[in-house]
Amino acid sequence: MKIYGDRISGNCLKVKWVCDHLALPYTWIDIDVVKGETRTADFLALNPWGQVPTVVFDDGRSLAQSNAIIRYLARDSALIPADAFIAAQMDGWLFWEQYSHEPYIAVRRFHLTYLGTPADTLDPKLEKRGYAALDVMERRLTDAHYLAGDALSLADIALLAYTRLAHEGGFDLAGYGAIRRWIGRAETELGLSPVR
Ligand SMILES: N[C@@H](CCC(=O)N[C@@H](CS)C(=O)NCC(=O)O)C(=O)O
Repeated sequence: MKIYGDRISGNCLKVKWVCDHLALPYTWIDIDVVKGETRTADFLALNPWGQVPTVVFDDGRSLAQSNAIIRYLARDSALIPADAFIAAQMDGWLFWEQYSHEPYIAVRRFHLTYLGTPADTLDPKLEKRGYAALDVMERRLTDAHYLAGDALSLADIALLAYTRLAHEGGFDLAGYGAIRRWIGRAETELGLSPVR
């Protein structure tokens, strides 16, 4: 399997972490998002959406959308809860991540850290809704060690990707003790070095 990805992208790192955790072999192919390498004709032939991550399997089929990819790769593994209802709760977090977390926390980070956009020119809704997403996670993690069920699942991997980098988007996690403890727990289980 080939993973086309950019290591600055949490969406791409989700796929890498799942493969590493499950010992799935892959070849990583660097695609530089900032240089526009997702928009070349060759790349658009692989993924007409022009986005990483994109994976190409040995039989030539390709798959895009980070959460669809990790859901497929982790089928039959303990990263998807065996209980169908808890698995559906995990899916709920995956959809929520793409609609209510990543568009604010990851987008603000990309602007501040990679495009150099001045903070005062950014849409204030990025900060407001990013903190609202962190509040939701903090409430869940105050009472639970994991986002879905009582073990590490794809929900934790998907949400870890940009939450652990939230400071690069100008978000202060000082007041989010449950999230910080969860980040440490998930990083340890995935064998990741802390980012700060
Ligand atoms: N919903 C998609 C989002 C993918 C996405 O936004 N990828 C960004 C990098 S994080 C990208 O490829 N941007 C380059 C572009 O849009 O040209 C997913 O979860 O995979």
